[in-house]
Amino acid sequence: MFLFFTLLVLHSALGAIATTHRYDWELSWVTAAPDGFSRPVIGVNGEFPSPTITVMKGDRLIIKVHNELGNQSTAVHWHGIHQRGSPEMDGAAGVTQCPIPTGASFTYDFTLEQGGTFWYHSHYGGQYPDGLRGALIVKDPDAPWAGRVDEEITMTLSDWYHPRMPPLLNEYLSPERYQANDGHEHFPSSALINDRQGDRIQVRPNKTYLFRIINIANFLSFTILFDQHPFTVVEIDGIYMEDFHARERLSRLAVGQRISVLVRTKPVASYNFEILSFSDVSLVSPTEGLSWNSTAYLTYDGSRPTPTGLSIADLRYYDELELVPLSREAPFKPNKQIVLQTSMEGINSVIRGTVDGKTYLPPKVPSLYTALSFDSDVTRNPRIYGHTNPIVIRLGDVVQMVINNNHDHPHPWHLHGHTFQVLERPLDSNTGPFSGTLGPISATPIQRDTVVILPESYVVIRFKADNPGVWLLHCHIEWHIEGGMTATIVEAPDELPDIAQLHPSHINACKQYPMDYIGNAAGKVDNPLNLTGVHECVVQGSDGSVSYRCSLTY
Ligand SMILES: [Cu+2]
Repeated sequence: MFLFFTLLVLHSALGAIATTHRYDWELSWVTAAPDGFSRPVIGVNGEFPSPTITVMKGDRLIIKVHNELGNQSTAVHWHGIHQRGSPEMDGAAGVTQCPIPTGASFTYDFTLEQGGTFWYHSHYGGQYPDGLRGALIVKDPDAPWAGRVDEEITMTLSDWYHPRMPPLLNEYLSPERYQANDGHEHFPSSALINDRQGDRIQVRPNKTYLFRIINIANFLSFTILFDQHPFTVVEIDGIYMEDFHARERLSRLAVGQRISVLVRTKPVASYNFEILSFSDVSLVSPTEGLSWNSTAYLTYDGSRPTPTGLSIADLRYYDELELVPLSREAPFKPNKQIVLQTSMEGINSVIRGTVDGKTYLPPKVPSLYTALSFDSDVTRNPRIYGHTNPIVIRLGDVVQMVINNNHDHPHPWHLHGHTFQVLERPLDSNTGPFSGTLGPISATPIQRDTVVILPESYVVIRFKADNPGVWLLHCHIEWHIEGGMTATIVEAPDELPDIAQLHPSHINACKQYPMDYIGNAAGKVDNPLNLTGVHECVVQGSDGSVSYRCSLTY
């Protein structure tokens, strides 16, 4: 089943013709072997990899998702899209919607107001590494590369696992694993570029290409190298940058991050060249010494052999904070500071991610729906959101947020609904937490939506609370989000009822799941401060069994 309609409507705000793109997506299990090993993966309309969505800035996207997986619920998040005015379309299960149970449908409907490189992925139950993730490209005639580029190429980087996620997650979040190795993440089976190995990317000589590079992995960060083709960075995470010539220095992307680069091809088509994506172990686990690589080819001439043997002797990176956003926006002036202590630690003999010592536990009512259930004197009270690590901010707040990483591993933190300025992020591990005083900062700090915090170090970010919604703030490593390394930003609860809507297909998903769509985190309506029955980390089943997989128990 595949339906596609395109409607032309007049988009008065932009004064230009905007297009409405309608897709019907049927999700089901299909078989694929992206690295040669055949396994079940989630397909969209029977196909793997998931489709790349390409739209124009100002266009409207209406995607009706039909869950035909048979054994799993789902939800689809649009990573980097701010969902301004449509916070109920953010796609985070348990936050902005109920999970879509198998057999049910759910309609996402929103307008793309940002240009740039984005992606979409399942935001339910550690599911996207099983295949439900793809590129979302929003073209923009006003992009800084307009008129300078002959062709665009989208390139996804990923790790890949042979087993499916649910049994791996069960094991990861088990007391046995915590006892055996302190709850170590499972390592991937391989690495992929464009969901395959050895992808031959056809290029023509003497042209300028825009490569949109997206890390859609579960766990790994990647360093990317174009052999003998220097590149110019022009975009990071949907934010246009002034041309940045990386020269001999390398670029790395953690899970969730994107860069767009200009690559000029050689004047003549005499050879083909390697594109190497290799796992950046320093961003995963500095002590393991393990590595996963994937190669693609800049293919000038398909009749010529593909080269081999590219390696990198000198791991020199540029600092992302050297870049300058095209907007040249000055540092925001904060009126509010939030300091978070984040880590991973054993709770009830299971490895859990923590924010201020507390692990995220999903509520019985999606947090956005809780924010719509009561008057604002109640919805301003973080208590009603239960164990979601809620942080309530008011419309117009300018927030300086300090995230201290007290764990001995790096973590890529992602904020929904916003890009944020990165004021300070030490390049060294083990700096200890933020001292409280900023060092020299850029007069035009970069903005992005996912930032790596090095082991035992910190980041200082700023953002404006100008987008009412309920937005997750979490480590993007899928193991860690399932382990509860998550906080919930409840932004502008006073204004939310005028902005967020409960659509019929959204209520339907709740009814079919079933999950309450009115009430506090414990599903209580009469007394919102009564949290009796809210999900706790140890869940006692009716048969007397004890479950530690509370993060999967919506
Ligand atoms: Cu993490």
